[in-house]
Amino acid sequence: MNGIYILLGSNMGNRLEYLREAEYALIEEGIQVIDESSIYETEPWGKKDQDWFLNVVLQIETVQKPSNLLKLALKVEERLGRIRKGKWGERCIDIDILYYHDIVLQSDELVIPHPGIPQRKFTLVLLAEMCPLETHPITMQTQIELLAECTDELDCRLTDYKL
Ligand code: PH2
Ligand code: MG
Ligand code: MG
Repeated sequence: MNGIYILLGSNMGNRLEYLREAEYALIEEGIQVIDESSIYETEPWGKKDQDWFLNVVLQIETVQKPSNLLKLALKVEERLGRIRKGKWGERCIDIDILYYHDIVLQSDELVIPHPGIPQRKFTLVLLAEMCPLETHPITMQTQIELLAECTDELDCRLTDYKL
């Protein structure tokens, strides 16, 4: 994996505006956005009785090491008014680190690569669009291979929203 990839998600309020504000806040914190996926409207994964999400993947560059990037992501979530309502519950903004180059890391607060990637079409469809041939540093599969093996059948719809 070449690059740092993060996932933004929102399923409350003005979802598109939350994604835009999150990107803007990350830039203000000194993060450089190199590339962005299309925005997808995605069926809620893990907990059904909530609204559909908007998801986008950003490729970023930063001098921050992974633990500091996580702190920064949490700070931006807080600044945008996120209130945590349990695992997989609805949220106005979620910022997850997916890949940090080939770093493999497991601590109490952070696991990289994000352990949910292989099970989640709402992440893999976006990664397969952006970096189809980059490989997962543990399984060594490309994003396309991971998507082809993924059994998640929840819907991911391409939108023409722009950040
Ligand atoms: N995030 C979750 C749980 N479920 N479903 C979709 N479609 N998109 C998400 O970003 C998402 C989810 C936990 O963070
Ligand atoms: Mg998440
Ligand atoms: Mg999160």
